[in-house]
This record gives sequence, C-alpha cells and structure tokens, in this order.
Amino acid sequence: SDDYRQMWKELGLDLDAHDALLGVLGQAYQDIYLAQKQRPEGMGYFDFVMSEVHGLRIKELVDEKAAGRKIVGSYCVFVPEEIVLAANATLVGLCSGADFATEDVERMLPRNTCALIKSSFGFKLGKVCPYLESADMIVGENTCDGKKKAYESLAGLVDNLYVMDLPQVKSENGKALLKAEFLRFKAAVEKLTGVTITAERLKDGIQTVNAKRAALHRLSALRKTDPAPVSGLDGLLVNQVFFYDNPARFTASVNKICDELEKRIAAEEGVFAKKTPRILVSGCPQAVPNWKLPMIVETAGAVIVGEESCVGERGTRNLTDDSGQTVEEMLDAIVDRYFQVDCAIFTPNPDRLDHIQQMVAETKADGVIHYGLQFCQPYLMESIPVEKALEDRQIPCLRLETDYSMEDVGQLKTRVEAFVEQL
Ligand code: BJ8
Repeated sequence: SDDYRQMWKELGLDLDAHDALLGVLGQAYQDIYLAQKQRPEGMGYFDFVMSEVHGLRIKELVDEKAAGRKIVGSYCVFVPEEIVLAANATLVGLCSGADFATEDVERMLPRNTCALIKSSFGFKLGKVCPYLESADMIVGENTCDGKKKAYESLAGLVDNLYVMDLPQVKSENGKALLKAEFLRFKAAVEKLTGVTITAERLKDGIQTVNAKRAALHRLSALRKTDPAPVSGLDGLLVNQVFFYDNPARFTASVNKICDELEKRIAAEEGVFAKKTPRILVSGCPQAVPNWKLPMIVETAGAVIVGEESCVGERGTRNLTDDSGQTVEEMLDAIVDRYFQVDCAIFTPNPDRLDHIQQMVAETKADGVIHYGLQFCQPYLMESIPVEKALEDRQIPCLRLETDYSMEDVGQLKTRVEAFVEQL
C-alpha cells in the first residue's frame, strides 16, 4: 500500500530494488509454499506473516520505535533475546537467505565468502532490508573468521554496530568469557534503552523466550510421527519466522498449529504417505528465503523431519532456567543455556555429533543430509567426521555443498534422488 511505500522510503530503502526483491520473493513463495498439498490450516498465519514480512511487521517495529522502544538486530543465536527483552527492546534476526547486489558485495568481500555473509552485505548495499534499517543497534559476533572479519567492513557501512566476542572452546575460561561478554552486552543494551534490567524484567524476558522455544519443542515432537503431519518446508518456515515475529503472537500461533497437528495425528493424516523416507537436515543455518534444500528434498519423494541447525533445534534446544531470584542468578542461567549451543566454531565440538544422533533416533530419520554452504569452513570441515561417524553407525549421510544460486538445483536433485532411493 502507499503507507508502506512511504514507510520504506523513510527507512531509506531503494524502492525500485525493493519492489524487485518483493516480486521475486512473492513468486517463490507461491511456487514453493502455496503449491504444497494438505497443509495444516494453521500455516495460514505464516502465509500471512510472509506476505507482510516487509509490511505489517515493519509497521509494528516502526510504531514500537515511535513509542520509545529500541530495535536490536542480530546475525547469530548467541545474542541473548532474554536480555534484549528485559531492557525493553525487540530483537530481530538479520541473516538473509537470498543473493542481492552481488557485484557490489564482491567489491567489498572476497568471492569465496559464504552466501550468508554475502547476502547480509547485499541487503545493506542494495538498501532492501527494512529490519536492518530499523535497527537501533546491530550486533555482530566473533564466530567464524568470515563473519568476524566481515563485521570490520560492515562497521564502515552502518553507524550502530556492536561486536560481541565469543569463546571458541568449551572450557571454564570460555564460559567466563561468555559471561563477561553477556554482562558487557547487558550494559550496552541498558545504555541504548535507558532501562535498567531488574530481576522482574529479566524473569519476564526469560519466560517470554522460553515460551517461544517450548512451542517449537512441541512442534518438533509432533514431527516425529509417521505419516509426517507437516512438511519440512513448513517446519523450516516456522523456525525462520521465530526470528522476526512478535514473540507472544508467534508462540500462540505455533501452539495453535500443534493443536491442529495433534488432531491430524490422531486421525493418521499426513502431508506425505506413511513410510515416506524421512530426512534429518544438519548443518548451516537456512535463513529466509532460503528454501532451496527442503524444496529439492520434498519434491524428490522424501520428507524432512527435523533441522539440526541454528534455524532449528541447535538454536532453540534448551530453555533458560527461570527459577533465579536475582539478576545475577538469572544471568548465570542465561550463560549456562547459551554455552550449550554446539556451533561448529567451537573446537572440539563433540556435542553436535551426539545431538545429530539423538535427533536421528527421536525423529526416526532414515538418513541425514549435511547442508554446507560453500566456503563455510567450520561446517564443511566438521561435515567429514560427522559423515564418517554416522556411517560407522549405519546411518546413511549425504554431504551437500551449495550456495543460494539456482544453478545447481538439477544436479542436487539428482544426488538427493539417488540418496533417497537407497534409504
Ligand atoms: S551459533 S551457526 S548462527 S555462528 S555459514 S557465516 S559459520 S561461514 S552462521 Fe552461525 Fe551463530 Fe554458529 Fe549458529 Fe560463517 Fe559458515 Fe557462513 Fe555461518
């Protein structure tokens, strides 16, 4: 609508480029999502969210800002939403899953940079991301080499970048570093909002985020059923919207889908026939609108039953203990919770392999597809021992390496079909 155009203009978006992006996104959504059969009715909410992803949700953020609330943008699940909410700010995810302004990006970053980092730069340089432009603070983090060096360059493009240091080893020292960095982040967010985090506010923040996570845990548990009551495409979409939506509304909407799925399961209804080969996807995060892999898998005669990914269970697995009485106690609980995230930037990282196997068992997956973004050293390096360990345990594994382009879709489809065939 005209109101939205005015809003986008005020945020500094390039309206023509943005129109082009929304056009492509809308078409992809139509072809990939709306073309699916037997979708749960509750997905209608997520269709609406996606149709309004740069409209209504941005209007809400702009209204929050007008009322004095601050917006914090993040590129990693290590940024604690509990702390952001407790300081009366809203957290939004900024990772993006589509190529944009590639020529401009490759003047700033080496060609052999992963698609996720390139995409984040493309959305900034192309002026097409209203989330990035609404953010009062953008949080980068020292995770992989690609991201940590890219933030040095991003600092020249935005004036509100905050960089969080992160440990690389799960040691006592590593944990002390995470705690020190969370304390420094807390002070920075308090300074941004002018709100001091009290025990009551922090408990509220923890409970709000836990409720979102618990709703996703419920959804994951329902996806364990055969026939699968919901597609992997839709499961991924819910996990993607987790990063953008109003938290309370998101929780309610996921729980509503779960109610519907429980009825489907009781009636033995599914999106695919019983005994359809079941795939667990493991690896790099798949940010909106990166739907390439599930689209390929689910048109190749298989169903995705879980995501071992930061846009998935790695990001949402554990709740934060909310029983603390003081800010200090609850901060310790937050550190404990985040310290368990088994990102491949950690060395060594044995928990991730355990979690993959645990998810295979729980979801009754017939095989694992390891999703690696080209040039992502942490996950591509780790994929080789992961594949070996899984195959040693008779769990078939297919290692894929790809990017956001559509050029290799045919080739990937052939490989996925061959893999599914032998399950
Ligand atoms: S906690 S996975 S969200 S860092 S794909 S940019 S690793 S080269 S995204 Fe991540 Fe946090 Fe870890 Fe999760 Fe680098 Fe690899 Fe690119 Fe990546």
